[in-house]
Amino acid sequence: MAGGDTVLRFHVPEPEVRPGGNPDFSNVTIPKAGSVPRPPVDIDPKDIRDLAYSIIRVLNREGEAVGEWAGTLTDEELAQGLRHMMTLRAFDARMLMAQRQGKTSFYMQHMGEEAVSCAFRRALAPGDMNFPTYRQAGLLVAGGYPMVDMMNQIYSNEADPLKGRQLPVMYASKAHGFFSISGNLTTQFIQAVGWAMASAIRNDTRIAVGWVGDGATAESDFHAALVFASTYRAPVVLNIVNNQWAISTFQGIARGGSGTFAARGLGFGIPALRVDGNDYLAVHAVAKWAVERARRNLGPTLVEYVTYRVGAHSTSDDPSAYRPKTESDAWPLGDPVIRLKNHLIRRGLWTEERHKQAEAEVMDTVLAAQKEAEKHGTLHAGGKPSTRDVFEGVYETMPPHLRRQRQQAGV
Ligand SMILES: Cc1ncc(C[n+]2csc(CCOP(=O)(O)OP(=O)(O)O)c2C)c(N)n1
Ligand SMILES: [Mg+2]
Repeated sequence: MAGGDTVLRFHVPEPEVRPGGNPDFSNVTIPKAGSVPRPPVDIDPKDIRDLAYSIIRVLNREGEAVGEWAGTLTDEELAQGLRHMMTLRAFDARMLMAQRQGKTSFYMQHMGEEAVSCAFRRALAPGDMNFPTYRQAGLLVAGGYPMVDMMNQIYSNEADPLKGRQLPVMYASKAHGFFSISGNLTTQFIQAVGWAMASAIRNDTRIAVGWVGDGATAESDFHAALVFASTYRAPVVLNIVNNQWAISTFQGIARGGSGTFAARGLGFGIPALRVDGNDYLAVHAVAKWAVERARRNLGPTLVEYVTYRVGAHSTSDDPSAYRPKTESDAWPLGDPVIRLKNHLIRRGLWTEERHKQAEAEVMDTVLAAQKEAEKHGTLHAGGKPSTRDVFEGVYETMPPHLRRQRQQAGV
């Protein structure tokens, strides 16, 4: 045998537990709420390297907002934020059921991650552009996009704004700063950087936001995006939603030896922050910080949201095959809706009774929208997009061979 005496061993990271075992998050170090200082937005990235390994938290266990990151939202905005998260949760519940009833082929829910997209949206201005994944519908809910249009898209019915061309939940709305979702993971990350570079080249004022999951950071596009963002100081916020799982693959595979996902930004000289993704106040405060950096020409920021995917990956997934059933209950950062609710109750702005009432109101709104959407059809019943739509919207002037095909189809 050539080489040294040591036998080489192939390393494959393993999750702490498997189905049947006891959930164990003792490896997740959680700093005290309020303990991480808030640096000025123009700080030298090398002076805040430790923020890539900590977790910025505002809400403590008692439901108080503490520390330098607290205070970015008014009481009214907090109450709205709670309603947005409750709306997204109710929307998810109904659409999940609609999928089980055969009204759509596919659905992906946000359970446990509602704060990330709902709170982030509040830090943006009209004209800014998100390049989201399929798990950021809170950007639309908190941005006031009509829920009926989301449902029409999910049902691929005659009123589907995307005319049946996209997988259910892959919404798109230029007016609402929500770029078309790509099923090919991470392609949107480099698109976000490119869009931001174009905005800077044109001396515009609008910024871009790239979104990626923990698993999808393993794609080459993630790394290419960081190179361009770093070199050209693109006005972009680069968001990694670490919900611990990439379908059945635990986050340790994509993270490799870097310690945290945020730490990937350090080698590029990009300020990198980790934040409690289940803390609506912390998410908003960090979003505001990163958005201000982009807006002031200070360049990109990389943010890792530490959260947990409570639900299945999608309606095609069964998590009991790869993780203990009680793992979501053991997640140490709690539930984003309950945490914001408790904060508002503690401040005297909310009560359990009003919460129950709000739950019923939110569900009524979702049910009314669903009734309206179903008038336009569902997957196997009612109105469908026109066959004519297949031919529209690709070429400015339709080439002769497509015109011929359209005639043959008789539309
Ligand atoms: C390039 C590419 N590879 C694989 C897939 C299949 N796929 C879809 S979602 C997914 C997991 C993504 O996990 P993560 O990035 O953590 O996002 P999450 O679903 O947890 O929000 C995979 C592997 C894909 N759509 N595109
Ligand atoms: Mg994930």
